[in-house]
Amino acid sequence: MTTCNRLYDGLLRARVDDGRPFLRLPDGQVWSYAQTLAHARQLARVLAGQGVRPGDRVLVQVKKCPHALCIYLASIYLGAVYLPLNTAYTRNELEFFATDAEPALIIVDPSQRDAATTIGAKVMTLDAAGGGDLAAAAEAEPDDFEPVSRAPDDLAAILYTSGTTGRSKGAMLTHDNLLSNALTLTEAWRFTADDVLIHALPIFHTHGLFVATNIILAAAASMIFLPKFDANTIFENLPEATSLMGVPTFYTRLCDDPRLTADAVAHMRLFVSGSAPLLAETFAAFEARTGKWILERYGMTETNMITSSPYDGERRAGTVGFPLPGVAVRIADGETGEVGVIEVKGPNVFTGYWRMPEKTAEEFRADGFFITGDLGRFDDDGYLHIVGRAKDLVISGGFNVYPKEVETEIDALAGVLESAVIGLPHPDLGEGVTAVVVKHPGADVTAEAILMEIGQRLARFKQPKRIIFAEALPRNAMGKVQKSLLRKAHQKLYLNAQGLDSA
Ligand code: MLC
Ligand code: AMP
Repeated sequence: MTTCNRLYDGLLRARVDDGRPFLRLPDGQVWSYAQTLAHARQLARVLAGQGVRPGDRVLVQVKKCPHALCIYLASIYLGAVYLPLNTAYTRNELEFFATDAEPALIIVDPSQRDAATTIGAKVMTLDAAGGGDLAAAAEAEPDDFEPVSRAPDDLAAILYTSGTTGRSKGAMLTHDNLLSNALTLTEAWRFTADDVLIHALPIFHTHGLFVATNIILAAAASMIFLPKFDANTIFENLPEATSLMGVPTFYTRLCDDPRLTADAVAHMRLFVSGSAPLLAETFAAFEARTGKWILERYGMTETNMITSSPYDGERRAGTVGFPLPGVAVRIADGETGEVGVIEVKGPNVFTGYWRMPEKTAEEFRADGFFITGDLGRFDDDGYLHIVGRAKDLVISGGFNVYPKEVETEIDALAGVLESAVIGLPHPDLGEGVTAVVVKHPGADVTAEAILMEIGQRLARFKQPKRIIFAEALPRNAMGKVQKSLLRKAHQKLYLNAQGLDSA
């Protein structure tokens, strides 16, 4: 083979005839590397037959299953641009992404076929058991496919992140962005072919797709591939595993479980947390129960992973460790110890937002550093502390929710004068999405009615867990809503509450 395709060359080429296990499923099924890649090549043939060409977007909104992962791998073979979407997104949201990205092919659950067909692109289907017309078509194909050459700067994926203005932006990630980060992390976290990772994250975001999956591929290791996080299944599978990656909610839920003991995790060599702040209390509670330090890392869809706690040496609670090798991190206009916006530059950093050159230009400094919108400081030992966000963003159970997007939906409802959406400390999700709503005088609007209306348009995780009615929103002299005052006024809402229904 004479191809040059960085992800294929870096992650797949050496695995082609490899009989070692790649995926272990809860029902005992095992997918070897050879079998997985053979299926990916069959899928690549199907996609090519549907007219997908190098550089074309393949939009995928399907349940987590081995076949779904194979679509990602097929996109690499084909040189297509993989565009996964959260399965929680509504039809309305799917329509937006499909219109913006203009995919050559949309792959959805069979139950969504009709909705997707109205969007206008070609549609194929896949369900969690491998049913639907995609896998069936693949089975009829030979399993050879020559990987398409791609330059290191060619796009491999687009992942949408919502914008602070409410408009979602597609982060364009190249072969080099993904491969450089995967190789750096594999080395930093010492992954080898002997590792078995418990994979309980979704595969439509950076954490579950690029961090977890690409590392496993790079190391020729295997993963116990679970449909979602469930504490029982995690404890059942712990004896077979060496490592776990999760959002902080995974760790608070594990800490709440009496089965979490030093014995239960004695053979585990690594617990990784990221995508949202890991509270120092959770780090300490986990250590007290197990004797293990969680390794925390910090990243973004746009940048892949930026920093990590050290593998050897002190993993300091409340910090996200040091910049990864090859990644430059600085605090804007800051001296050591001062708080400022975190900026980053390196081969891991994306090339820009899909068809949004002005937005892209706004988020980069002239010298190429990307402005993360997170506030941080380096301590005297060089550990990075994330102390807040300059951007208006709520992170609920590791999912980003942009208040502006939710406010726009609520404000459009009859009887609503205005709203402010904030994140409040939540014992399970880290932050609970909360809406403070001001009604028009005399309007008869209830929390239930608001939730029902926006439920048609916004994914479940974006919907407020509580709605609080107020007479007015606090504003500063410039007329800007003072969300910090709202957060302060309601900070105990979920910490005192028994139920999480709307108030
Ligand atoms: C589910 N629900 C959520 C939610 N997840 N609501 C708010 N926030 C969330 N994160 C909804 C469900 O639809 C359900 O609604 C109700 O809340 C209770 O669900 P649950 O059974 O308790 O939730 P569960 O399925 O257990 O999911 C929780 C979770 C999951 C934390 C395990 O959300 C998860 O896997 N999160 C990981 C997200 C992730 O991968 N982030 C990485 C982004 S990449 P109802 O009312 O219908 O019952 C990134 C870059 C980086 O950020 O640095 O990594
Ligand atoms: P996303 O846009 O989904 O990629 O989310 C990226 C954001 O998640 C970052 O900008 C941070 O605000 C947050 N994040 C990721 N990892 C961490 C972490 N370890 N600690 C605190 N925040 C984090």
